[in-house]
Amino acid sequence: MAQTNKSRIEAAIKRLRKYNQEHVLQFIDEISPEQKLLLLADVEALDMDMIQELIDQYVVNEPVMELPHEIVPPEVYPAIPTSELKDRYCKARELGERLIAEHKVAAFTVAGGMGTRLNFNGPKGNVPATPVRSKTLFQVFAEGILANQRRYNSIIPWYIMTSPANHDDTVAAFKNNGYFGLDPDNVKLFPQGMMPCFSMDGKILLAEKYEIAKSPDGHGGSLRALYNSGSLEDMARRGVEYISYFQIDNPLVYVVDPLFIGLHALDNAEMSSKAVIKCDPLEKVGNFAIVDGRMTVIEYSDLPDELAYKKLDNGRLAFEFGSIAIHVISRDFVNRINSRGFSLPWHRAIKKVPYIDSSGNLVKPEKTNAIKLETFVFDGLPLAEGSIVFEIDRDEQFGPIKNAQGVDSIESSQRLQIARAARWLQEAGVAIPRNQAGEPDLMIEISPCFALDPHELTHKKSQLRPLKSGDIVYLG
Ligand code: UD2
Repeated sequence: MAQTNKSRIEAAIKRLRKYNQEHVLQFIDEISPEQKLLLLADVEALDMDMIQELIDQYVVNEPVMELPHEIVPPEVYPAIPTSELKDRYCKARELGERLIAEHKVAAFTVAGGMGTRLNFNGPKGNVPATPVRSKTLFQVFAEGILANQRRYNSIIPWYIMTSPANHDDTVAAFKNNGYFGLDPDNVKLFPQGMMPCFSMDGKILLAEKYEIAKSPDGHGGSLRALYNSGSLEDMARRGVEYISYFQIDNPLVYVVDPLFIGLHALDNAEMSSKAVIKCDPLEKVGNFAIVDGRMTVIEYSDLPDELAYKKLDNGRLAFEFGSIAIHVISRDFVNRINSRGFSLPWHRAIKKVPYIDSSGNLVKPEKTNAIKLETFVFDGLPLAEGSIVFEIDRDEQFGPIKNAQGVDSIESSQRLQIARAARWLQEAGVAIPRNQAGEPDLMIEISPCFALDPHELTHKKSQLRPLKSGDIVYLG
């Protein structure tokens, strides 16, 4: 055993030395035998050729974004169909409903992010999100899945990508809450991949004397993690063909949307996206564009101002559609790119990362000191052979919780949740008391299990009572 470890250590030192990273094993003689094993496992998991390439390309040098030859706006399916598109939308909705009913659709949530902006301790899915019952994000999505399973008399398996940092807590959240009413067999949790963190001069950082500092490899890592975790195989066994992808932070998301799934399937697309009209030309969301003939999302920071402000003859912005990170992805597509090997471009983020310095002291930097690398799921779009963009009404489906205060906070999301519930009730014929600003003057929450849309609410009209200012109402 000791001999095996000795040769493993020697091999690791040799490998690291080749890439000028031998400092990673600097404390090997000071740490316990168990810690040695942990560190060796960390080192042996590194693909040093790839890491060296990434250091050269993204860490010590800042990659220059080369402007593509041709950037044109994509065609977008509008939120409200034109008269020519009405039939197609009807067909698409029917097809989407059939696909869900035939067990061909799975839900997929990316929940590996650290949620640092929210100052919340624990997985973001545990954040109390709803205005009346303070249900967590996990519970909201679970209820959405339950309600759709009931509506379509189907099973919608739910795959959730965690990260090593929040995996155990996420599993515990499900176990402690009875899987929120779902069958545990139909909920699959798996951690995403990790990347080492680097100093600005390209050295791998240590989080402990026995551990490399690592960060999640971005939501783009989900395309590989679905494959590596066996989730794609599990989907194939179940006959799932379409993956309804969404982020952990948006309680207004439709966990499955028959119309969107149907439009994607009718067009034989491989990876499709929902889009909103941006609030302003420079809004901090990715921009949909056709780049050299391929569907692409260009990060707001990479879109030159002249393109961000460019207008079409009809006066609309040329690149007016922003990504809200909701996709339908065909299982075959994820399988195909994985089985022939693929890589997504890496994006660098300059961050503050605590590390062990060469004297063995833990340094908690006050200024940014490190580079984290991550991939973005929308960089999978150009690899897809077909891709549609479907415009949605922002107020209806997008109310993310990202920040502790202000824009995209729990408070702003709850305001949007209440406004949506009020709109649905009004459509169902219930008068909404409003304040002087025209906002609903009450707290209201509709569980997905009560109604998934205004149409369903209308059918439950006999259960709805008149509302007055200051009411706190839960429909569940
Ligand atoms: C993302 C999009 C932005 C817009 C917005 C909509 C990027 C770069 N930007 O911004 O264009 O669509 O969302 O809300 O994506 N996650 C993981 N693992 C990781 C990193 C993230 O699972 O390694 C998950 C995270 O848990 C969350 C989602 O991905 O559910 C989004 O991550 P974010 O908060 O970093 O993205 P954001 O809000 O900056």
